[in-house]
Amino acid sequence: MVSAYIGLGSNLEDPLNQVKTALKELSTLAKTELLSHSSLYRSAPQGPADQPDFINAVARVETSLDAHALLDELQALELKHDRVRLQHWGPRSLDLDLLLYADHTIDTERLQVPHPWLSQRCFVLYPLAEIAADLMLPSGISLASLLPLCDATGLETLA
Ligand code: ROI
Repeated sequence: MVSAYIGLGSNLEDPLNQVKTALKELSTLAKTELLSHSSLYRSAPQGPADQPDFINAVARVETSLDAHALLDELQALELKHDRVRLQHWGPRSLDLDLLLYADHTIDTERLQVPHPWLSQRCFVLYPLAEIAADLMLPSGISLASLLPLCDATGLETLA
């Protein structure tokens, strides 16, 4: 079993509900246990600004699926949510990103782990730090050292 972290994001079609439902669904994945998840966050859109705010969260799972099989499961869940993505870096109904898979570095056509934008995305780093404060990335960089480098403007924890 390995530990993996999944980023959740939505800014379309009742985003709060999309993320809450997706968290429940993560706990039903084959060969996978949902260990914990962060609070839900509201975040200003990164990328094109003319789109609604996002709801974001990060979940930690333990899984015996390999990384690509886990990706298959995540993509199936996105489809179940009728994933709508209107444009690249535009609004979407549900995004499930495999952020980290143990301490593996993966670079295939379908999958890059750690997630390529992980270290620049406050809406991922803060929720991740909430559930894994002492995390080290495969590069040897600590999560804690990245937090002060990102701009947390517009990031808000929801009660
Ligand atoms: N911005 C925020 N705040 N949250 C996201 O989940 C998110 N996802 C994306 C882009 C469009 C890059 N911006 C985002 O894919």
